[in-house]
Amino acid sequence: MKKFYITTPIYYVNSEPHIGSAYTTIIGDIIARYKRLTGYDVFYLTGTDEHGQKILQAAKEKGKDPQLLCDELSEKFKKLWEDLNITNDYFIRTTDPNHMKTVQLFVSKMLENGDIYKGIYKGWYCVPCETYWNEEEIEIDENEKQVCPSCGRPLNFVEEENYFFRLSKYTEPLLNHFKNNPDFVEPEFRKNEMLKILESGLKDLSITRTTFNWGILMPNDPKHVIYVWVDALINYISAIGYERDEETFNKWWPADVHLIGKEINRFHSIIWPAMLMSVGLPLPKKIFAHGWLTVNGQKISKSLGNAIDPREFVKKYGNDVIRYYLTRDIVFGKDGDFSEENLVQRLNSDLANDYGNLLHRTVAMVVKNFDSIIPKPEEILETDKILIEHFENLLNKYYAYMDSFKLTYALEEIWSYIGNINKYFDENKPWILAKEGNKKRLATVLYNTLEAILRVATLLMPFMPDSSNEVYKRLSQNVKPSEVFEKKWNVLKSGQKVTHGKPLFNKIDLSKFEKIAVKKEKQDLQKQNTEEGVVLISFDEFKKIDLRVAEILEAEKIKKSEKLIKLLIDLGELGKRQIVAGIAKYYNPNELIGKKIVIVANLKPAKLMGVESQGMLLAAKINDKLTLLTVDNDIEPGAKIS
Ligand code: ME8
Repeated sequence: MKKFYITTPIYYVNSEPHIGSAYTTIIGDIIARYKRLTGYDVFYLTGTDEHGQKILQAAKEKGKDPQLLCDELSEKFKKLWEDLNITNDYFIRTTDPNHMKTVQLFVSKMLENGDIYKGIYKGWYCVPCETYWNEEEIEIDENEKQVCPSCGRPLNFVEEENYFFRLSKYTEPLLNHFKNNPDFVEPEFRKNEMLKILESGLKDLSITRTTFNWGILMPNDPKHVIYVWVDALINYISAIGYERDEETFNKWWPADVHLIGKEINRFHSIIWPAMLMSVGLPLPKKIFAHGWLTVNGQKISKSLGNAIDPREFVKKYGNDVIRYYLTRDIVFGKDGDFSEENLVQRLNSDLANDYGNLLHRTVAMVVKNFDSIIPKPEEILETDKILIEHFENLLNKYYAYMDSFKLTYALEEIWSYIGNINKYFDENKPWILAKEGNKKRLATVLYNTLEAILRVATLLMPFMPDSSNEVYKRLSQNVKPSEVFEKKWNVLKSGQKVTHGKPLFNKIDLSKFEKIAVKKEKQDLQKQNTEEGVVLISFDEFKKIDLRVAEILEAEKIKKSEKLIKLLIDLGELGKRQIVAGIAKYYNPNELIGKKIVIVANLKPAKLMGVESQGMLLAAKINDKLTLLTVDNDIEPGAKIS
């Protein structure tokens, strides 16, 4: 039997699952179901990532024992996957003793190969991303703080004795692998990002820490805990019995696809393959790095209160609607925005109108004209043949798109076919055939429409299992879905009773529509205000800030920095000054000259990328937009702002 091994990232248990983690797991489930439907033996793996500083910090903040926190939160992930009808074959936790032993064994092999050595690590570390960054990679924010180039949060400086993995040694072998396996990383533009990193040469990677102990101990030196990413990546082989159960391991490894979000591509496409090369294991066949979801245009974040709880959506709209919306509206592979309005739009128009209503009106006519029994088709006309041909075309495209994970395109094609069925139904005017008493033709039209619906429900089985099963039930069909793919037209059994139940999808009345996300956002913001406290300052404190109008005289980009621009400004009575501002992404130096801006004139001088800044300009920022504060009317430089 053909086999298929697919994985999701294992999620950090520092907080509850949100729509982002649900997104990858739902997509993984759709692919796993599709593969099963087309005759594969599938192993679908997901789980939780439970070690490291990030989890330890979360436990400390909550005043909880880390293991207890992991137990509670991993249960929540498990429960959510059950609620979302996820068909994972196993759920791995990195605190499982088997996994912990496997990690030590794997690292021992790397040690034996001479791929690990001791050295001093000096550099930056992002706890939320659990990532090391070099001096050249870090960014400086508007407050002159060193921040993570990936998530924008403050970095910690780390200097300690660590063990290092000779990652640099694998630059060439990895480049060769990428060259010989052009589909190794997808989409293509994500592969190119990885190639760029490889082409600039890899640096060795620190793989242990000594300043905390929430992790797996280094087998040869238990003062060190193994870097959480090394621990986490090994889950993909420990879950299938690496060095424990040879038969199972050999059956499933190498994985057919690691499904991940784009922000962790480097770990999966570079570090993990190098680790596997080090111990002599084959590499996964594919890494697919999908895009990121925003919510109403904003990055998903707990502190913004927009970390949508998928359970609320499932409760309100049902599982299938969420699954459909996420794959149809957000082009798989690209970034996309989760918006409840768009979801409702898709629900009302695609699901309730195009699909649900088609079933509803066809079944109603069978009930009325054939005593609820599916009639036998009679002579086939040209218009019937076209409907059948269109399905054959659809099936070919469906396979091609599904096999290359172009899930959104597959749905688009299915909906275009649903359009064809509706057109077929309307053009053949079964209500007139009924009125004229043309039972033979009526039987054929209704039969073909139901056959087409059954086929559509089958193609939709991976995406929307509940409603697809419901279609099978309402038409009393017990054919195996996989057979529908193999058999020619006329799979539908005549003589079976149809049930004219409730609409397949409930339309939302837009005039009464209330959003979940907005309500939640407000609640969370209120909570945040009372829990964390809004910082109120007195007028005296405000008065301490010397805000002034300044005219920009000169502006130039700071070499080696993507963000910083050096400005010479005129502050009138306070003279001329140099300030450095993180605005290079938003303004060209030339367009700044002559602008009257607002600056904080009494900020302590500081150095940014080695250049002194004697003040700070003010700018308004939202998402990816930034604009400088300027003055409404012309006024001399140095004017005080109060
Ligand atoms: O990175 N949009 O765990 P994590 C789309 N433990 N997908 C999103 C998303 C969003 N806004 N937010 C999260 C880790 N995801 C590590 C992984 S694997 C060996 C270790 C999804 O809890 C997406 O798949 O931060 C992303 O890669 C993953 O959740 C990150 O989950």
